[in-house]
Amino acid sequence: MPGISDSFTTAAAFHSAMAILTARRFQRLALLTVVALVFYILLDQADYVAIPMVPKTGQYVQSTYDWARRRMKYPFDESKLIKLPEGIPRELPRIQYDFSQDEASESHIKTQKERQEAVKQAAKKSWNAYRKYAWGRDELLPEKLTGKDTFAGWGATLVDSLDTLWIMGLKDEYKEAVQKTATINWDKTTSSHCSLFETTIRYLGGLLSAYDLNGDQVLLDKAVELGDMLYAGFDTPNHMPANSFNFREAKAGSLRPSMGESSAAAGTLSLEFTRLAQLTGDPKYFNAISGVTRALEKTQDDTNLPGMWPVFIDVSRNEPENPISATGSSFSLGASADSAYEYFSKMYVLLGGLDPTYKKLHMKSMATARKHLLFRPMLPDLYPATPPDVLLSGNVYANGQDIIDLQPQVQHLGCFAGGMFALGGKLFHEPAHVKIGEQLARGCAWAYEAFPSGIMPEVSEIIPCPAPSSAPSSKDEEEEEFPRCKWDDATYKEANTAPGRYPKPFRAVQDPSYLLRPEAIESIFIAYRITGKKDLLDIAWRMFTAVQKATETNEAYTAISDVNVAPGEEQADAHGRGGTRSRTKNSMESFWIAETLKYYYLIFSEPDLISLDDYVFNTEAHPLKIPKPGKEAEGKEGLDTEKEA
Ligand code: DMJ
Repeated sequence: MPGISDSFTTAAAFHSAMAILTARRFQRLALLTVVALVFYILLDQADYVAIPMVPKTGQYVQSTYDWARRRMKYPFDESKLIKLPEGIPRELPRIQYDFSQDEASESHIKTQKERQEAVKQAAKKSWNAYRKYAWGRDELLPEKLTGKDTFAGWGATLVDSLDTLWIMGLKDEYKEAVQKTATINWDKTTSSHCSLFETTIRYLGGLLSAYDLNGDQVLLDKAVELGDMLYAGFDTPNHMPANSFNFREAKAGSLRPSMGESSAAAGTLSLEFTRLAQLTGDPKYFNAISGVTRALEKTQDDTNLPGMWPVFIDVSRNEPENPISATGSSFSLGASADSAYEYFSKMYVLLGGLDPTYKKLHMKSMATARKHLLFRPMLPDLYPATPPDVLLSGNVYANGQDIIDLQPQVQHLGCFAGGMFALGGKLFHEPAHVKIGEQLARGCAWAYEAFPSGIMPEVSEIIPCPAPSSAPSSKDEEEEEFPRCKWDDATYKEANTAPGRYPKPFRAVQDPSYLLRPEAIESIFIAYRITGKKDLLDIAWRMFTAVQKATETNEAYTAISDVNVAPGEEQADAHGRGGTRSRTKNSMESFWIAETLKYYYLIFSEPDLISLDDYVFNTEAHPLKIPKPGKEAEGKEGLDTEKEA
């Protein structure tokens, strides 16, 4: 090997070495200039603010893009900002039944405890499987035992489950989940875009709720990082939210609201953004959602079914005063519309009763739904003694002129309506709504029991009793808003292409699956907390055991494809692959732990655990703390963050 001095023994060698070095220096300089130029252009175009991955406190990892420092392309007019209502929260009517007046027997307490423990074990099993096979991913695939990313890959099940773990007293699991949550980087995703709606209800709602329960600062910090990102969804020419949140477009300020947006996506951001404004004291989040509220208010009386909005609305109009147009003809409390209605009364509660707009929105829409969407099913003669007193909610086609047509389709998603009616009825002193709420809740529970698996399908169609005007009247029936009717075999056969295929009075099942959804138990839970009727506990237990039997796998729980088949009676498929496994859908969405198991757990718990007088649930079952009189409505200081479990 030659020595270093040997390389420079001649001048020629020295000069050629210098020439090479100089050329390299120029190359490096040119490269650096290009990099700096590209960086400058990007920074200028997208207001990009990169921040180093420096843990803030402990294990906290800050996201690598700071959305709070991004300049808005369409800034709100400062002089027209809508602020959180000022003043002391009002004393709201008591929501929960006064359970203290009932003496609970020892056997009742024992049964409740056993049932509560069974639900807790189901949650533990589900969580352990998620932790073992899908840690940090969005969902567990309960059959394949691996993870899948369906909500941008930040860990939907992780964040959605936080408050459930806390409420169930699974402290170690909770602690570990918080540590993992603190490392989420909202700028690192598995997809080019996310749904503003889903990200808000599952992630933001999950973080805010867990923070409300235990006051872990890291959760609020992560919520603020996320809230600032989602806020960019309102940076559109008319300030209506763009549900399809493309990260690149959001950074560049080129998101556009849709001409065919689901009303649920537009109307279901309010609770979470309001709570974020209350907890941070930053009114910008509340201002953003208030624009949607005002637009809904403006169009409420002017649709084909006044009081309600079509399932899909145009939120893209470039008229600042009229940014939405609601001209469609399909109306429903089910898929794509549901939580838009759910949030009105809940917003009234979260704002301490200080904004009457939400009461108006709720009362008008419920009056319309009550008149046109609700119906009593024609029940078979199976119940000679006491036929169940049940209602269901269907869809309506309305052309705005002479047609208002009820389509008696029953969706599992629509089963939340019982809870919504009952809650609003208590809140706004409408006992008839409480009664309707209970009838609707019992309607879905009845539909559960009608099917061989003990679970109702995702979408089905049923024979309704005739509408009140044409119903046969008797003395009793005159009193009844939704008159009962006698079973009529001819009507059943006429309306049914395959009589006997489904339990009476179901005439079709469009989607026979059960996806581990919560809405039916959600309404039974709310009906129980409001009425105190103990038979609802047995109904809930029957529902839980049916769900457990049909959906439990070796290590977790799975959505199933056909509720019309009793568990254990599944046939092998055409290829001889058999039994129960061929009926599963290999899916465990994050709402199984976040919602379904939480509601089952709470109904078997002491009624003051997450009392409806202290918390309001977002649509993903995340309880948010209600500001109380005597405590400040805004800012964190006045909020009670005492531990719940
Ligand atoms: C949840 O994500 C929410 O409850 C949403 O409002 C409707 N669908 C699912 C549960 O079924």
